[in-house]
Amino acid sequence: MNIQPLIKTSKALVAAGKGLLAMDESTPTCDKRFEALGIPKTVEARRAWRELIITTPGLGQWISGVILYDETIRQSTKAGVPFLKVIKEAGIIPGIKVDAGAKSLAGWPDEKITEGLDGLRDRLVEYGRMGARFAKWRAVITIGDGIPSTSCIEANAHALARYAALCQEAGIVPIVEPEVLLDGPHSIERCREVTEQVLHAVFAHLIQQGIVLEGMLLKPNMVLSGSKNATRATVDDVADATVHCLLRTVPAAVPGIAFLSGGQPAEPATARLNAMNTRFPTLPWSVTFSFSRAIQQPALDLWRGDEANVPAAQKALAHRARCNAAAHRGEYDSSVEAADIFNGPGR
Ligand code: 5MM
Repeated sequence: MNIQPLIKTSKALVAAGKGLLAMDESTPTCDKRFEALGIPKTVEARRAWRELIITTPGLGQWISGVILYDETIRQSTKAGVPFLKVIKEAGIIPGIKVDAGAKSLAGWPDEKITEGLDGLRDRLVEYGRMGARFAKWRAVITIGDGIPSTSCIEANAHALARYAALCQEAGIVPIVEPEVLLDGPHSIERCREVTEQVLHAVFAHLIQQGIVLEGMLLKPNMVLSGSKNATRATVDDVADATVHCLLRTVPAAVPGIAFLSGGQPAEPATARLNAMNTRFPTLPWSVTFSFSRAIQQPALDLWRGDEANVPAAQKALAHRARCNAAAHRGEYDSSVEAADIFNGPGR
C-alpha cells in the first residue's frame, strides 16, 4: 500500500479554511427533499440541482472536496461537460459515497446496520479509475429506550473498519462517518455518552483492521441536545461537549475531523463549528465541516427547480460555504454572516 498519497489527500481535504460539501443524497433522500418543495422527483431535476452546486462561482475557495453519489459521478452538465471535469477544474477533490444505505438490524428492530461491503473492492477500483480520491460510509446510531445496543455499535464499527481497509487498499481515503442521530428527547449528556461509546468502538475496530490513521478522516456528529429535548444547549456548551468527547476518543494521528450537520439549521451549525475552533485553537486535528443540509438547504429553498432562480441559489450556496470556511479558521461572526457574497468585501 502506498501511504503517502492517502496522507496527502487527507490533509488537502481538511486544509486551512476549507471543508467538504456532501452532495451524496441517495435517490430516496433527494426525493424527500425535492418533494417538500414541489420539485419534480426526476433524474433531470437531480442532475440540474447537482450542476447548480458544482458550477457555483468561486466554490473551490471554500470547498476542498465534494461527496458524490453513484448516479451523480456519472453525470454531465446540460452542455455535456462531465461533472468530474467541472469539479476538478474548480480545484475540488471528488469523492464518492460507497455504502448501500442503513437497513434494519436483524434482531434489533429499532436499530440500523449499514450495508454495502459485498463487491466493494471492485466498486472502489472502478471509482478510483473514474477519479474519486476519497470515499464515505455512514453508520446510523439511534438513541432511545435501551438503545443503542452494543450489538448495533459493534456491528457498525466493524463494517466501518472493513470499509476503511478496502478503501486504503484501493488508494482511496476513507471518510468514516458514525452518525449518532439528533432525533429524540435525550439530553446533551446522553448524546455525549453515546457518541463517546461509539467512537471508542469505531477506533478499536479501525486499529484492529490495521487502518493507517494518518490516511483517513472522521465525520462525526456534534454533541447536541436531542431534537425533542426542551433544554437547548448553548453554542459554547455544544463546542465544549463535542471537543471533550473527541479528545477522549480520536487519536491525534487522524489529520482531520469534518462534522456532519445532522439536521441542525445552517447558522447554528456554523456557529458551533466556529466556537470549537475559537475555544480550542490548538487541537491535534483540523476541525472542519462536511455538511449537506447545512450548506445546501438555503440554496435549495431558493432554487425550487426553476432555472430563473439559479443565480440566487448559487449565491446562497457560496455564502454558506464561505461562512463555514470562516468557521474552520475561527473567524465567523455576524459580519461574515451579513456580508454580500458577490458584492461585498472578500474575506
Ligand atoms: C447527504 O446525506 C447523506 C446520506 O444520504 P442517504 O441517507 O440518502 O444515504 C449523508 O451521509 C450526509 O453526507 C451526511 O449525513 C451529512 O449530511 P448532513 O445533512 O447531516 O450534513
